[in-house]
Amino acid sequence: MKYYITTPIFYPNSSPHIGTAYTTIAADALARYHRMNGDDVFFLTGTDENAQKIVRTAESQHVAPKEYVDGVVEKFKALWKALDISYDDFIRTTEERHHQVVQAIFTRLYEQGDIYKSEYEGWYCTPCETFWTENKLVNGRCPNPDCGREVELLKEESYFFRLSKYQDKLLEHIQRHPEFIQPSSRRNEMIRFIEGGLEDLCVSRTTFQWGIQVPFNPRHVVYVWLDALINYISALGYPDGEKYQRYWPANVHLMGKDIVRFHAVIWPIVLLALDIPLPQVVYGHGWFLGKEGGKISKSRGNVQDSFELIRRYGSDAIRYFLLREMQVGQDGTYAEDNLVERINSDLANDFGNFISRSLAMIVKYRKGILPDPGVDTPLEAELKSLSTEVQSKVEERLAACDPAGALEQIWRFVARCNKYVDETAPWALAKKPEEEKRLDHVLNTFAQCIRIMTILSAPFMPGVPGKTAALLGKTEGDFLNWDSLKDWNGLEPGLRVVKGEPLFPRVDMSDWITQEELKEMQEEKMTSSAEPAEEAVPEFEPIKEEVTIDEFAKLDLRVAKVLKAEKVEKTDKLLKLEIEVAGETRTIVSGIALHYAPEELVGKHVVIVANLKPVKLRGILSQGMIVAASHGENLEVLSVDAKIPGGARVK
Ligand code: ME8
Repeated sequence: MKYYITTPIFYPNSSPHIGTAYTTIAADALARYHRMNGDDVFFLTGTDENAQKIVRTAESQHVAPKEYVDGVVEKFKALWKALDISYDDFIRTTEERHHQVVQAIFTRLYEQGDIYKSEYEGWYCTPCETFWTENKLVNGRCPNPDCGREVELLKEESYFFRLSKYQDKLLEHIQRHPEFIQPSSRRNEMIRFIEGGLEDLCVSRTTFQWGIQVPFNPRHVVYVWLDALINYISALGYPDGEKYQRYWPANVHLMGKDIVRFHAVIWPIVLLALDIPLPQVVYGHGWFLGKEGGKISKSRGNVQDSFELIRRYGSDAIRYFLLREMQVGQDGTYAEDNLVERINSDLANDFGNFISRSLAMIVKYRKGILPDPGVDTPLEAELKSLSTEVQSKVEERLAACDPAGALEQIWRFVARCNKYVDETAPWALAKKPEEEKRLDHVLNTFAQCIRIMTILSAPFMPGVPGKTAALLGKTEGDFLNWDSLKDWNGLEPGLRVVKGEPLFPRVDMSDWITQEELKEMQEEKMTSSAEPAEEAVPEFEPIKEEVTIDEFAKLDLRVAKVLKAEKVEKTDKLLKLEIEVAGETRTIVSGIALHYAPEELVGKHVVIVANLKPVKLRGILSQGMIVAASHGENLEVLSVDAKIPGGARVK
């Protein structure tokens, strides 16, 4: 069976965060599960680059839009790599393959009369990239409850798409396919919305040039949402591509609830107008909210550096936490202390501890050689039937796009395994020679349980199979076949097992954050308001007193090549860099860790003050200073092209 799953394509107007990552992690878990099932999977993600807000952000940073998005796209790709996201394709809407398809579709819709030219007069919310009529505004501002920002009055010649013409056809489709919009709360919302009457949609803009030109009227660029939705087929090479034939219609479009309306109304109408089959499921999950209750988003300033979180806790733990916390039809809460709690209880105590304990006993009582299985008692019979039951419930939950429900089921099995250890008390059996066969059977059962737990959790925590395989004398690939869950005795007696390091060591937040910083965090939490950070315009520092050219010449600024970079332990803000300047290797400690992941800096040719008196920071001698520009929340280190070698003077 083929399985085509998509995430939204994200706006690269800021770095991705934990909220953005949730959808991609959930889609990844579903894709991995289907691959394990032997399905022909295509998993698509990408970036939505032709938005007006991209132009605004790029302008504010004085770079060309393309250059700007290229940089952010690299961060998206780096984050997906760090989170083990197994996408099959990454589409960027600035790519030619996408432009061609959007232009062809726009022309066809125009030629068949579904798009017509008129005049738009109304409001536009750039952060949401959405048109609003006057009567929808709330106190003259964007009516999106998560936005509420200022809107702009637009009056321009525009092309319009006849949504109204397809309203009844769409409603009929939704009624006939109850699975089309999920969960059901979103479906009801959408039905009410459509029944309220659809207005024709403005689908072109003339006040800026960034985007895809309307081919027969290049003064216009295509409205970013129409452009973006088409990615789901342009990436497959619509209309003639082999992938399009093979994978369309999508099995699942996964997204947050904020954008279900675009996917459940505009997108199906485009497809109806083109006479293309509709996707099977449009699934809108809830949002991750911060502890203070607001949606996690860059504009609220409540996001944490995802690379730093992965460094602290590992990709599997973060994936587990996010997937487990988002219950169907509800919002989830993200807070680092909850993450730590889950790691310690579910992963370290329940999952990891069962593995370490049981392997330690095989090592202790049977010198690490997996003994033969024996005769089942009701305890083993119960474990086996629970394993079968959990497997089918996990399948059912995943078919309903509910990873949290699936994990809950898996943890029923994990809990039962832990209880089994206490019930069988192998330490007592080991003292009685007549129980030798019974102990063999119990120890064998332990190992089989580890195997089952590993396979069940592999879609969610892809790092686990490789790790347990190393402990059990198997290979990762041995644990990536869903169907093999049916064989209880998947591990053959005689295997050599080792105890190894704990899979999920317990963590303590104070390993990374000093008491002072913890206190600061709590104070910040208490005083921070939910005001969008984007809108606070920072003031410039006054320009300093004059210096003579001779005074300036005392500063020795040099280009330095970054050889190595790592976080300074127990701080959030400091990076320790090893740099090469004029043939010499030096160490510099720099307070830029909140803005750069260490790996982003390696290889960069940065500018340093080379003759600054060395100082000790956190016990490390810092021999110089990295030069950086900062404004408000943004900070960027000054760097030059790699043509200029470390050691070159900057004057
Ligand atoms: O809307 N909790 O892009 P976008 C959960 N380009 N999910 C979250 C989240 C949070 N706090 N914050 C973001 C766009 N998301 C368009 C999409 S598709 C043809 C075009 C996730 O960068 C969630 O999936 O604003 C949400 O729908 C998406 O990011 C919005 O991403």
